[in-house]
Amino acid sequence: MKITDAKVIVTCPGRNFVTLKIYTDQGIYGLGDATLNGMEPAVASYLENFCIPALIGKDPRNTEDLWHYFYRGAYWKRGSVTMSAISAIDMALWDIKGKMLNTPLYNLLGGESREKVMVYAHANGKSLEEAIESVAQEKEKGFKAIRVQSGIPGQPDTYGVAKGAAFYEPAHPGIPHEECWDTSKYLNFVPRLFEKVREVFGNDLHLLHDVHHRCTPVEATRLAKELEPFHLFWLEDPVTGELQEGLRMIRKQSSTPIAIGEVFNSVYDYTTLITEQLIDYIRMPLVHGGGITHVKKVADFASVYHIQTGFHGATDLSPVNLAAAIHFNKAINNFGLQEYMPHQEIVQEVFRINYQFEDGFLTIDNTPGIGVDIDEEKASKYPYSPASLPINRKMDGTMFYW
Ligand code: GCO
Ligand code: MG
Repeated sequence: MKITDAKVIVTCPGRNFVTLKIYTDQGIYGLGDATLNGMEPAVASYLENFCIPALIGKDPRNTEDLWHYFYRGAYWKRGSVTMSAISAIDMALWDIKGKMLNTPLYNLLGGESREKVMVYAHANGKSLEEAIESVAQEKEKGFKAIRVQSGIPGQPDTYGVAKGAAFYEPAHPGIPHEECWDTSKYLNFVPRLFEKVREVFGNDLHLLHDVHHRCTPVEATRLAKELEPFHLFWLEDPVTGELQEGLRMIRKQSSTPIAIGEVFNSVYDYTTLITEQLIDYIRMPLVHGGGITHVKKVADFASVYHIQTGFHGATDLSPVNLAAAIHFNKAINNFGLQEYMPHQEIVQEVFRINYQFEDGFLTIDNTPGIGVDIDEEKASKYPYSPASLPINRKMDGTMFYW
């Protein structure tokens, strides 16, 4: 079996997605997600100029060797752009493998460890009251786990809070717009928010919160300790993950579970975090973490240390990634929770999906491979539209993490 061709499809049904399509001499093709929010053309260019020419003529069944060809074989390693490209290649090859063997992807990754995959919703509001209302709406839809983000009194805009329309989407046209940030206002407010959420909704709901990399280890330790009485399912990215040792202080002093790594792209971002058991959930998704081949190894490594998966799943990850993640989560033993922000309806004009939400869980049908398809004619009606993620400054103008 040989790869005969491959192409990159960049389309913008409401938001940008990059999809890799790999063709074989047996009439089977595979799809992989290569979307990297705000950096779509960079991944497309790496795929088109470097990876695709090298793929032609290779045997698509050799997923392990081809992964190492593009990772180990490249002198300049890691980084979000190149790892997203490798992820898309790997995903497309596993899609081909499933189609070739006429079986859904999960059967190739361990079979069925569970029938359905628990997902968490996003609730957000400009104020505490609006956030509470939003939690009630998500609970009403059937979600058993809800992430809560709220506007902070005295702070003009806050990560994770929708500006006007119903859903939250951080990328905006043009160069990055600027947000601002005050850590002490944030730290004073968040425990009050969760106290109220528990008071209104009781103890059964799983609650999550995303700090979005904005605390130092000592600030994050204070937050994790003060949130303990409200027993979060997880506290996400409490500190920036660049300094793995930064998690030690939080871990020593608090029992609030920690999820980290949506911006990671390699097992080497996780070695200290996993071996020292400094975290509880792996956030690195298939689309940025080197695809199924690499993330399976990370998940297996984590399982030895009682660490579970909690993959990133915002709207900037395409339906191809989400479907692959559902297969993956269904198959492994150490699945924890999957993020689920439903895509806008227009996305389904371009992507034919094979998963379904019901009562807090996602299920996937038995279409061979990953099971998602793309309508290229429809995709061409929505051309790429440049958009960037915001940047963030402290109140005095100092550049900070977004
Ligand atoms: C999350 C994430 C997202 C990211 C976004 C960036 O936990 O869902 O933090 O909201 O900010 O994916 O493109
Ligand atoms: Mg996050």
